[in-house]
Amino acid sequence: MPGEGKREKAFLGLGSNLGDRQSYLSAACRELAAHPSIQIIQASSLYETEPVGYQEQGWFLNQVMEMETTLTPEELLFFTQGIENELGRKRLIRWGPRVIDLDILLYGNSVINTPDLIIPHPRMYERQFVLVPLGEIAPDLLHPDGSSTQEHLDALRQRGNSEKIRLFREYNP
Ligand code: GSY
Repeated sequence: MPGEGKREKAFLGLGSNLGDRQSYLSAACRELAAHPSIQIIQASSLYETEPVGYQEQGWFLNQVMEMETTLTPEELLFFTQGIENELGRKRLIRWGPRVIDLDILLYGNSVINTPDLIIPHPRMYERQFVLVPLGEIAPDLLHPDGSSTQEHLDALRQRGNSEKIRLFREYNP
């Protein structure tokens, strides 16, 4: 039965750059919170961020959430993909615009590398739109490699990352 696993802390990255971006993030958050095997612990502020990858698209709103869940990583992936589909996500252009994107960033201290799921998220250490909101809610969190979020963010900035990011709205539940 889904949701009968061990209780784990997980972090999800949320992004939207089509339509009413803030409403899509709120709708995804409501759907996550409504699952009986998920408890939302914290949510970051919303950040407006320059698109990374495919440039010919609007800026994103990004946010990170911390949750506790008894879903396995695969069950969590299945559930988040269901939310993306329900909210109308179409996979037309790789790295292209989307109404909602839900990425599992971290799941406990697990390192997973299967054809369907890679955790920690394979590009999260290259992206300010992930590390800045994650650093807001969990700066001291230790990642599977033993470094903290703040250390990862400092290292990214030292490598000269110049992605534009600005605070859009402070989190206000
Ligand atoms: O990886 C998530 C989707 N995505 C984003 C995003 O969420 N934010 C920004 N700033 N750029 C992005 N490019 C892609 S693809």
